[in-house]
Amino acid sequence: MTSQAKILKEKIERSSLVKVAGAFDALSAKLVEIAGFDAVWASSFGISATHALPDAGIMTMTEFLNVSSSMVESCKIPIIADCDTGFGGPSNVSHMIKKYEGAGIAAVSIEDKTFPKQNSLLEDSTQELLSEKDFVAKIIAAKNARSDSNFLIFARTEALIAGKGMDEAIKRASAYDDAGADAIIIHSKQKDPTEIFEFVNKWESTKPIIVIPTSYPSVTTDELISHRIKMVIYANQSLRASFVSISKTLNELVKAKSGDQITTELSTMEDIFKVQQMYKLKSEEKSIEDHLKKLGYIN
Ligand code: SPV
Ligand code: MG
Repeated sequence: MTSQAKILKEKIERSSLVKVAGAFDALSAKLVEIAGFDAVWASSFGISATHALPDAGIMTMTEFLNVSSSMVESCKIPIIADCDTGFGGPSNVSHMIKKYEGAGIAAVSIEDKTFPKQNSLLEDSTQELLSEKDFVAKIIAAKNARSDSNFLIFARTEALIAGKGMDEAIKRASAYDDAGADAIIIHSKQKDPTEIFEFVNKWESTKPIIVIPTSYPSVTTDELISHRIKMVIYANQSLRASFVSISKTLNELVKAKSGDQITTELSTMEDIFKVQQMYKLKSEEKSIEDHLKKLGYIN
């Protein structure tokens, strides 16, 4: 069977733009798949938020891995795990890669901030970069630890987020490319894609570039493709949509005299039965029953 890592690698090689959406649990990952995305981003922001915890390196590697593993088990598309700063130094990254690769995850992203990191888009946050050398050491550790060369290591530079400027972003991304990262994630908190486009215009390597256009959502897929950006990650729209929908529904429900008074849209129970495979379970039960009948245990 072709590994999800190989599938993702081939999608990156062959597609003009790989479209990825963020998820925070197995059900939201399944909805990403059903909507037709190429892969799932197991978002550290999303997973932390669904544990009602800050996106600040609070949860452990095992906790994040458990969520990503449940996505792998339920989805047929590749899972890209957002592994923040790699949960420690090079030895921690090495351990992490073995665990994530072993769980069937297709790719991991590690970013060049110091631990504990804070979400890149938080106003007045601490955004401190690790030295280039120390982050290169993590990439080397990651590459040495993987057993399948198809398993992808994405290096994310936060140079623009940390206000270190374009030259530093290019210098770091080039160093991560040389160290063997399979793709570079360039992140920005600007409200338009100008600095992202400046970055890609200066990028001379053929190594794929990945973007996360949360702060500049008006950028179009055509613009991304024309700037040779290979992957777009819509990291948190699913979480934010769920948040609004759950809040609105509960705010109405708490004041209502009956459940049918709420005006927000609800899925049917059947919609969820399908995604959680209740009907598959029923047909498996039926097949066991038929077999037991054949064997004469039941009439
Ligand atoms: C995430 O989804 O956890 C990310 C993207 O890392 S961002 O929230 O923009 O940092
Ligand atoms: Mg994250």
